[in-house]
Amino acid sequence: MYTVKKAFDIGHKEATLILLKNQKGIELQLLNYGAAIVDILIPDHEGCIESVVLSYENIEDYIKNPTYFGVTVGRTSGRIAGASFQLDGKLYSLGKNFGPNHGHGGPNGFSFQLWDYQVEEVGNQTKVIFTYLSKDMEENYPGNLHIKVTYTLTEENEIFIEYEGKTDRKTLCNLTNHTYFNLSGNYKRKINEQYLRMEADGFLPLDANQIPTGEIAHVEGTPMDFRVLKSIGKDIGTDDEQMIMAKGYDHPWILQGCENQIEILDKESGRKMTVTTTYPCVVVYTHNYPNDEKLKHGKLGRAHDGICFETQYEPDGIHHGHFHSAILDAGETYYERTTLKFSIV
Ligand code: G6D
Repeated sequence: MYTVKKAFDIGHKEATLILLKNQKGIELQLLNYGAAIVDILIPDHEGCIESVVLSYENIEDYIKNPTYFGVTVGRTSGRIAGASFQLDGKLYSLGKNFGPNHGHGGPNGFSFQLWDYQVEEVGNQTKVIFTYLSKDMEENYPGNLHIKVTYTLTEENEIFIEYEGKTDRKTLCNLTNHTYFNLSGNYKRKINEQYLRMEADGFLPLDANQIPTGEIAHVEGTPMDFRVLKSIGKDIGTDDEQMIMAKGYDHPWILQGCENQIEILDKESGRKMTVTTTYPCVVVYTHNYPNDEKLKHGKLGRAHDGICFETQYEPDGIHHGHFHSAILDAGETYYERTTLKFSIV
């Protein structure tokens, strides 16, 4: 079941909150500004239903949202080196909003746009379908790009996120979701004491501007090794050069093509989230640059109080021939899907 309510005015339009709930009490709260996840409420092993994602106290804070809480990111995710790329010999210059680079689709990327939405109840599933037309040369990207992002809440405590796109001209498209998870419940503990496993043998080292160098490094013997369940805090503070440079985890991992590639577990509450994705890569980010965000439950944003699993193609792939380029051509269909499954252990 679902309800909708006004979130805030944006120009002459209204942003809308869409609140979904399944029979087991799981709640998914969505916002059509940024096609964002505003909250996810999940029971612990005692049935206490609490928030497992970082959310602003004031819904209007999603208008600026420099931390990208919960939003859909696009046209591209992550950084584009030098804020430019070439397609068919033509140079496209992009906004420089991440230092010398372009980041997360630019200052007026999809995270800061009002999307259309519709709700469909299909059997025992509720779907929220967000659509947005990114017009030709919006943020200096070529092509009229029709985007659809569908969130589905099931009775099996899964959230499906489906990304679809079509363009009338060759362009770049690399969509993700930027939700910060913390399974302790209302962020009562940092993520450091939560455990993570990832089916990933390789990660992408970053340069000083946090652009992938192009190397695919093996995780063996590095803080990036989560092939066996490990607490997130175990290696986050080590003097590893990648950890120091990024102030924590802020890196892409190359995922195995299997089910349940990512698992995060909070032993005290018994909450577990398992992620399965069709994307080849995930950027894991541990909220290393907090902005004193005013969060729900009387909290302020602090480093390492949330963790993002930004499933996507390799960032800056257009500049690395051996990465997925994120090029979408006219006549092609962009389709990728990420599943979040919640359970109690
Ligand atoms: C910082 O480097 C990080 C990004 O990965 C993150 O997405 C952003 O903050 C919100 O720029």
